[in-house]
Amino acid sequence: MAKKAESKTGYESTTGNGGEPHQIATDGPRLTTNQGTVISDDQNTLTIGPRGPQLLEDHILREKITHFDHERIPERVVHARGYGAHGYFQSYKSASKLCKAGFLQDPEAKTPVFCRISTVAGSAGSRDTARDVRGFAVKFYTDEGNYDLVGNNIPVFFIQDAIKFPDLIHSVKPAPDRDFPQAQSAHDTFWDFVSLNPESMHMLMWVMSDRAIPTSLRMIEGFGVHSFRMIDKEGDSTFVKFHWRPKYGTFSQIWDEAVMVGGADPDFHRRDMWNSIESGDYPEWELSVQSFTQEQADAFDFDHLDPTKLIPEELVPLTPIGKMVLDRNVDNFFAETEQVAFCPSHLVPGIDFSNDPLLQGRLFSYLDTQLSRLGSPNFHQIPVNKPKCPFANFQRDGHMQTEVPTGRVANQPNSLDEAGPREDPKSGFHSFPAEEAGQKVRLRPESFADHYTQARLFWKSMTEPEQRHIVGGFSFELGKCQETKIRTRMLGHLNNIAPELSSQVADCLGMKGMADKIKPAVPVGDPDPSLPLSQYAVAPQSIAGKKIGLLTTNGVDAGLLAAIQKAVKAEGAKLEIIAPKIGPMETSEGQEVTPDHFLAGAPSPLFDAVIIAPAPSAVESLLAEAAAIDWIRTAFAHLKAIGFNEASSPLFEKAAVKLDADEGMIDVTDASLTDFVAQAKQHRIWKREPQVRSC
Ligand code: HDE
Repeated sequence: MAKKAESKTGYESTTGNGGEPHQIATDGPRLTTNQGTVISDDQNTLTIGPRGPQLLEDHILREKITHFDHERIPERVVHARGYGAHGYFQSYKSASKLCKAGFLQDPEAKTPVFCRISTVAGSAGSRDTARDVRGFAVKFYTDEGNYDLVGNNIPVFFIQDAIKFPDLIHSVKPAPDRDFPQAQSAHDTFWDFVSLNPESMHMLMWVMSDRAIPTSLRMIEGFGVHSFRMIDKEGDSTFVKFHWRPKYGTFSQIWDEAVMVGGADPDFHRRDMWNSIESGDYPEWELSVQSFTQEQADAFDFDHLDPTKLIPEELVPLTPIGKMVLDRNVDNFFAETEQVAFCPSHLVPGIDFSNDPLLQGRLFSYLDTQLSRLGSPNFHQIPVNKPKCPFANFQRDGHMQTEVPTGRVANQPNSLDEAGPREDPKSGFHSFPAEEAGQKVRLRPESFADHYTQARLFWKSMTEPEQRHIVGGFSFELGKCQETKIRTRMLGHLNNIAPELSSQVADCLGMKGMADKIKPAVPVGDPDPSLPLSQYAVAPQSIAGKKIGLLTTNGVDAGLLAAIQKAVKAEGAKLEIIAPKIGPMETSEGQEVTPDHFLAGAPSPLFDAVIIAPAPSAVESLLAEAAAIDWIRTAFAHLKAIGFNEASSPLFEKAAVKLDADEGMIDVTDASLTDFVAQAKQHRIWKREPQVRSC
């Protein structure tokens, strides 16, 4: 070893014979093998002479490389890309009238939770902003056992029967011969499958809508999808549908924006979630239920057991029952988020299943998949999966058993272990004794046959911009299909949903009059719109939780910067400063400011609303930066509120964006931010859209 370099707490740095760095433990922890043997040199393998062959006896090298070789486990077959965090659930008051579950009784009690939000189709390394359903899975570590509510951000599903799930997923995943496209439904196999399955139409409307391209994971809704049962102390059952509503409201990207963000920051959603939690701005959702009796259900004009149907809130309103706050990031992504194992079959007394055939299939699938993914029936012993209440039984052994069960008895009944665990009919889980009778059949219920009425309900409930985006979504995806027959078939289905939807998509595709004739199995109804199905009809006028991007330069006006900082903070939003270089810069009054991003690394699609306010002296050099001009162009095309100062006008001229284009263009030179904030609170300047895109 050669000379010593600097000495730090815990270790000191040296260089070795070949100039390689060594950090040598002083009073800090020492590096060991997995068996605890202290390692003297972790930079060099054991060889015969410094340039000679390596020795098989190098147990240190072999242990390290062997462990590395086996670091990966199979990714989830669906929902492979996800992000999780810890938090708690707190009920507002006792829900005892509806449900006896312990965690829904005491408004003072906080039940720990782990929540994982995911995309469905892409692999673990795919981009966050793909157009896709988001999984919304919550594990409640209750005193009566773990309860998993494994839902999505869309209240309905593509198929009615679990036996179709492998076909659905095979159709959306990359084609088996070419292994593309990744994390996309915009290809022939998917649209071929769904266009042959009218039951998918309602879900397709949601997936082609803004719901499938959320702005932030903190701004999505969650739904249990299926009907469940809640059971009270008397043993009476009420059906419920679960809803999670985000504190900040439900907001989405524009498709073209989602595509750009996917390139600029493939980790956009996870970074946003991590940063919010680290900064103390905790993501929060309200949990509500729609509760209804069998008699009410019998009067619906759809079957609540059909997972392609939702219950309009006008029919059964939401009852809020509590809130979930995510307030702690994981310590280790693999150990927690990757190894968390959700199963809809993880239930606690007070909650039970309905006969929804999709739910019933899921009850088998999740437990089964954990065995192949986590490799052992002992996956419940992994810390993130382990109940926080006591649990005991006579299940034994298996791969990776980490507990050490004691005693000679592993069965019951027994008379040899009087202190061992026993059944408890009083507090134990009882399935609701629903009366069931009938023949064994493979038969889809006739009550599941209406595939278009609720798709039409969704369409009719959208605002005009939302309808435009649905047209854009279908046009983009079908435009990516090479087979004409798939497009004409889909146009036929869209015609059954709403003739104007079909003709607008046909227009975008250049296929007017080419829709197939598809006969619905039952007549299609014409329901009244349901307001809460729209995101923007009910969106809060707020920028809380959102990101405001300020593109500026060295010499930024100190007064303007201070006013922007103050206004953004007052609204509960976050300001991020973008400058041509990432190094520290100075305001007009000489205060040091460190930008959050450099221009080339932070295009405007990353922000919800933007301000362009360079120092006059820097404008000329910005004019020569395509990234600066694109910043303005894309912010305009993505319908953002745009604040600007006087000095920036040559940049707008070059971007061909008029400073008086609409009310979303706000001059903030005088450091008054009121109008800018008011426009940003609209989320988008919707009336601008017809000027900037036709489909
Ligand atoms: Fe899943 N689903 N699913 N799913 N699902 C999985 O389980 C499955 C369905 C959902 O963050 C898998 O652990 C079948 C509906 C979420 O870890 C697998 C059917 C809904 C997650 C599986 C469905 C969901 C999964 C893959 C049709 C919304 C991610 C890895 C019968 C209510 C959970 C895993 C996480 C994951 C099967 C349909 C939500 C294979 C067979 C409907 C949020 O078991």
